[in-house]
Amino acid sequence: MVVLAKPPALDQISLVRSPEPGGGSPFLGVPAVDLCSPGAALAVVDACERFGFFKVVNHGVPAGVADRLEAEAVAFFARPQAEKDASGPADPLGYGSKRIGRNGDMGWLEYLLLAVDQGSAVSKASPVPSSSLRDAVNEYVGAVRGVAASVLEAVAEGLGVAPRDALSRMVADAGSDQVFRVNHYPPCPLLQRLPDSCSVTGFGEHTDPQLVSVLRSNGTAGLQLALRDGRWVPVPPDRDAFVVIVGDSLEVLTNGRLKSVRHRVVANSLKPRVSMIYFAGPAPAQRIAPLPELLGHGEQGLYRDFTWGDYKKAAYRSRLGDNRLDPFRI
Ligand code: GA4
Repeated sequence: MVVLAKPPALDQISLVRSPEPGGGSPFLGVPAVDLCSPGAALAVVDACERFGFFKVVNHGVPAGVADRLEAEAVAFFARPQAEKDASGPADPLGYGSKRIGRNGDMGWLEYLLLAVDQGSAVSKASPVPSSSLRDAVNEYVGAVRGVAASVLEAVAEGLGVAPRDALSRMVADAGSDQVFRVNHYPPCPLLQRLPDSCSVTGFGEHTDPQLVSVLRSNGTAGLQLALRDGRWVPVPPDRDAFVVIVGDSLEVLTNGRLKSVRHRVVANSLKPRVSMIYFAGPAPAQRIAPLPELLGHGEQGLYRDFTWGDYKKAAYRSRLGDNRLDPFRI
């Protein structure tokens, strides 16, 4: 038996087997949707049904808005550890390093997790390291939540749900639970000491609890998504596009017609990866139940009744890789 000795710095971080089929060739099949094009609604629903993810191109968010926030984030993560620690430890908001959530999940990353309020501004409860970073987050989130709203409107339209804002208003409502995170995956040179078939976990596999997540990364690879057949595929980085990821709540709201997608990030041996993700969640009291239009005559919902508040509480008791919807299935 071959026992892999992990370098001490990676002691508590699990290794991931690299995707095999295709010999590491990039997955070219990420569907791209222009939300302004005719037929966008059907294209969004098709991508969400088949994959649970797609990328939005021609989205209208000026490149400068994302670039400015990325530069602010890079500057923050380059600060001395003690200064970064002053905004942490993440519980769950604030600066975190390696620890994800409360139940022992670890990854090769550091991050800032912030709550966003109604006016798309970082909430007072979130420790933000500087006013320039706060301004950049506010500007970015203000733009990107528009992308999330358009995606949710397209989903409603494509599924024939009226009114068109039936889903988008859940995340625009007063008190909606919007979260923003910026992740920094430092290069992991220790990776070079591991066999090619192994990677180091940056962010372990999981589904997102919200309705949708909107992700933008720098030019470094690392994001992988699980196809419906269980195969993991790398998503080539694209600084100019947003990747939209279907979350657990949208799965329930559509009675399983759209399914949340498992995804993970693996570390890169040479280049830092920076990703910025906006999570569109509803208000705590929002009931998460299949939309009546999506239930056929006499058809039952697949999940027992719960609110976003119930779900979030359960999520924070879970491990990252758990299937958080299982306990809610009838
Ligand atoms: C996954 C999606 C978002 O990043 C997040 C994560 C949250 C956290 O990092 O605090 C959780 C994770 C995420 C789901 C299960 C729990 C909670 C870490 C964890 C182990 C901010 C979210 O909303 O849920």
